[in-house]
Amino acid sequence: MSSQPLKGKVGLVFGVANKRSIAWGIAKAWSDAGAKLIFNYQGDRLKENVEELAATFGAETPVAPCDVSRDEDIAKFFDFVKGKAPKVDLLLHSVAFAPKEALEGNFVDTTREAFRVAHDISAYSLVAVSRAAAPLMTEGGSIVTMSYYGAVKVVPHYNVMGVAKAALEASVRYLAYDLGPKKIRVNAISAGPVNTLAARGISGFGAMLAHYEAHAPLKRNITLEELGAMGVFLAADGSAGITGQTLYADSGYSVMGM
Ligand code: NAD
Ligand code: 0WE
Repeated sequence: MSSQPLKGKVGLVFGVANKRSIAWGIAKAWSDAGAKLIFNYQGDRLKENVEELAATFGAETPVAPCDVSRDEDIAKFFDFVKGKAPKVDLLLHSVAFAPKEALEGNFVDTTREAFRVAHDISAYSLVAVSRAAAPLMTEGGSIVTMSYYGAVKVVPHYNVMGVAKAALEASVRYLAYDLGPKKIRVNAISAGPVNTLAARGISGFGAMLAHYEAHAPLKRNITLEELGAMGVFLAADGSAGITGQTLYADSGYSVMGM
């Protein structure tokens, strides 16, 4: 394979908060592979962070606001994209949120509002951005989202996020079916735990990293570089026959029965 498998490709990146973000790990790998990127940021709080990181790929790297829970933000973001690129090839969706209290107590206590918010931001948003991106993917494309094993097995305290990830993984399959005829592929990477902003707020997260080191077949945790390489694989022609799938990058943890 060429050293720049994504040369000439344009990618949209949703979900960079800082340099530890999974989205940033994959964006760096996409850029190294030759892709031109356009970034969103969630709100004013993250604007400077994302602008600064994006500028490491050149001062002209486009960056625009988009809160994925707002249809008008999504419409404006894609209008911005149309002004910057003649077509889009790649889309990374690396966004999730549930109200903090929903990740603390018991799942049975999940409120209607916490359930709604978790599903809106963590699952529906993939559908919304895929629908907006598809007409711009005039030469086909690859859409990649991030999931977690809590979608298929009970991980204590992951709670409503697990249910939202199950909806996300099912959405990947239905989107793959709808967009397949346009040569647009849709896949999820189910990552083992990574020490990011979204993870650091979770009590016991350090113990979870240690548990993977002790019990995963590879006896270590996954790195951002490995997730980047997986992101390049799913974006490039080497994965041309793969769509609708959830691929595990978890040091093998999910194959263990005990
Ligand atoms: P992160 O905090 O760096 O990224 C989460 C991103 O979601 C942030 O950039 C945040 O701005 C964005 N976001 C939240 N609500 C949003 C909204 N309304 N509109 C737009 N953006 C919004 O954390 P991360 O760990 O890199 O998370 C990225 C993805 O990876 C998530 O889908 C997460 O579930 C998934 N994931 C994380 C881990 C882990 O252990 N860190 C493991 C598996 C999967
Ligand atoms: O998807 C995630 C975390 C996503 C997330 C994180 C937060 C923290 C701050 C969603 N919403 C919020 N809301 C906040 O207020 N992961 C895969 C990381 C994660 O989170 C866990 C985990 C793992 C792993 C929570 C409980 C148990 C395990």
